[in-house]
Amino acid sequence: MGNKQNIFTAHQLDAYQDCTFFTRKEILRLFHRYRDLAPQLVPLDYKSNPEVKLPYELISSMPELKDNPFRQRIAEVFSEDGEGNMTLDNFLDMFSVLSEMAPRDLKACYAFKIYDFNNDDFICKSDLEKTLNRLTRYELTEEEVRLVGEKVLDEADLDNDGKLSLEDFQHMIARAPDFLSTFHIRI
Ligand SMILES: [Ca+2]
Ligand SMILES: [Ca+2]
Repeated sequence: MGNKQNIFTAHQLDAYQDCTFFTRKEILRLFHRYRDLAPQLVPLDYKSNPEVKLPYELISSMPELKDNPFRQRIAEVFSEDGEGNMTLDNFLDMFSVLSEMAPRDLKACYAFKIYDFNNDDFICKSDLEKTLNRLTRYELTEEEVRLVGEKVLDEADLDNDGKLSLEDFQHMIARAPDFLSTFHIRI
């Protein structure tokens, strides 16, 4: 196979392949999609690891994300700065975990982080209500969300501390896979 690309070193491409579920071809395709968001900011030479970050507004405008009710949380969780602004590495990680090739357990870990709105490593009642509002695209009343939230907590909170740990959450999604439905993206 010819090696025509001049964007990355062979070593960089190998590393991207090791750290994602993508082939070289897919990595290059995603690089160009990243670059197309802001050609003036993203150089065509990444061999010296340029310090480039694209703003959240550009990332969230992508067709894969723009209708996802969790787009802001997704971008925050995968961005190094926690604010949704993304380096190429962050961008590839995000699409790798969201892709169909990523195993369910890995998706579940990230779904947990995404639903943990205040980043305290637990999904509490308020995190859960925010999550349910988005999962149902704000179609439930406040009262309905409260009731569903209580029911979910009641069933999933195995150690009865009033909030969901990652372990509680993993048990829960084994029975309610809908909680992962917004994290499958065809790229
Ligand atoms: Ca939390
Ligand atoms: Ca718990």
